[in-house]
Amino acid sequence: MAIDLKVVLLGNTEVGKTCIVNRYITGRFSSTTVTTVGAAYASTTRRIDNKEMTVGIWDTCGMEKYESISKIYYRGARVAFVCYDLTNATTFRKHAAFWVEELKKNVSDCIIFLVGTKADLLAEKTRGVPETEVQSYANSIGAQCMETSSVTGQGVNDLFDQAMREFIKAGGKVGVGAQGKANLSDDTGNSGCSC
Ligand SMILES: Nc1nc2c(ncn2[C@@H]2O[C@H](COP(=O)(O)OP(=O)(O)OP(=O)(O)O)[C@@H](O)[C@H]2O)c(=O)[nH]1
Ligand SMILES: [Mg+2]
Repeated sequence: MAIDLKVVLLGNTEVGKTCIVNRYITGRFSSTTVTTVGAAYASTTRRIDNKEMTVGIWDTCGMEKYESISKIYYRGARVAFVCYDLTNATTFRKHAAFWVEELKKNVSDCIIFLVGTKADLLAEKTRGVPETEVQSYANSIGAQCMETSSVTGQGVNDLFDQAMREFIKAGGKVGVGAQGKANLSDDTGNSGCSC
C-alpha cells in the first residue's frame, strides 16, 4: 500500500495518543489500553475533499525510557500530533514543549498540531493551561491547535481531516500511480497557525 501521508503522535505517557488512534481507526473508545511499547503502526485510507489518501500513523510511547526510540518515528513524518492532557499543565509546558523542540531541531518541514486531549474531562476538572497560552505558543511555533476527546469522539476525525488538508495545502500531491494506488509525488512547504 502506498503511503501518502505519514503522521506521528508524540507526547507524554498517558495523555491518550493510542486512544486517539483507536478512536480514529475503529470509531470506538477503548478504555483498556496499556502503555505502548516502543511504537505501534496503523494505516487507513480516507477521502478528503474528493481525494483518496492513505495515512500511515505511528503511535509512539511517551515514557521517557522510550524517548530515543520515539525519535526514530518522527523522521520523515510530514505531520506530527504533539499531544498533551488538557487537564495537566506539565504535559503541555514540559513534555509537549520538549517534542516541539525535537521536531524543530530535526525535521525541517513537519506540520505540527498541538493536540489537547481528554476534553470530556473539562466538564469536571479545570484546564491545566489557559487557552490563550496554548494559542500564543502555537502561533510562536507556526502550529495549529486542536482539542479532542477519544471518549466522545470530539475533534478526532476533524484532527485527521485538518492534517490531510494542511498536508495537501503544503504541497503534498496525491495522484493515481501505475497500479491505481495513490502516490505522493512531491511535498514541500510549511503550515501556518489557524488557532
Ligand atoms: N477521560 C478520558 N480519558 C482518556 C481519553 N483518552 C485516553 N484516556 C485514558 O487515558 C489513559 C491513557 O491513554 P493511552 O491512549 O493509552 O495513552 P498514551 O498516550 O498512548 O500512553 P503511552 O502509550 O504510555 O505513551 C487511559 O486510561 C485512557 O482510558 C479521553 O479522551 N478522555
Ligand atoms: Mg500509547
